[in-house]
Amino acid sequence: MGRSVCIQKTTMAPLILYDLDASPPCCLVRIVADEIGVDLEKVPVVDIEKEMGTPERLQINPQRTVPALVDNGLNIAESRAIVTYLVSKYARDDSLYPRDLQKRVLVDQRLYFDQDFYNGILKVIDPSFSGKPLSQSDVDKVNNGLEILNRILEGKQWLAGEKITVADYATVVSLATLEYNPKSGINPAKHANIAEWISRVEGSSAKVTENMKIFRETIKKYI
Ligand SMILES: N[C@@H](CCC(=O)N[C@@H](CS)C(=O)NCC(=O)O)C(=O)O
Repeated sequence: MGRSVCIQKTTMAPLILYDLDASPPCCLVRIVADEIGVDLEKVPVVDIEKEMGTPERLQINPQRTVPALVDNGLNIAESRAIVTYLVSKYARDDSLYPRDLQKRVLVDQRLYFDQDFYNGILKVIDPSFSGKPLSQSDVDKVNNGLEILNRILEGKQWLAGEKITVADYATVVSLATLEYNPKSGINPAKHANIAEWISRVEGSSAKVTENMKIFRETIKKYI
């Protein structure tokens, strides 16, 4: 006698992203999700303080920042943590964030560098929003970061290892963030290695190109 088999269709809960179009860390999450073919249900946020400050959303992200991702009850803040999670869980292969520890740590190293670098970039673009004067020492720190980045890229195609990784996307988005303050005078493209690498990363796929184009257009609308 044959056993009857019950085939149940499992429906996956949608991945929800609290998203702001003008936000660099949100842009990083959009790039990686598109690249690995993960559909995100985007909840657009306009007023971060108000919309992410409700008791319900503070439960999701006590930091009250965007991006914030909800995956089937798992709440994740911090764009770099979100993208490494998405690749580890959903990507077809691990090339954007390798499982091999010796390869992975090189990507992590660049991601931590980028977070620091990005914080410095935020100080340089702040005058565009606050109206405060630009600090020369903040400009110097970003220029120093660019020199480091240029050195890292000497003779290399990508920031970590032999393939493009999430660290390349993160750092390219950080550099595009400088465009929020055209008056800073900082020009990453004056460093040859950086200029070539930006074109390489942004041209690496049609989706990355499109995401960066939309992000730049959004920045222009804000300034
Ligand atoms: N390190 C965080 C930074 C997140 C962040 O500061 N996002 C900004 C928008 S770009 C934000 O939510 N700011 C609101 C606030 O700090 O009050 C990440 O990478 O996700």
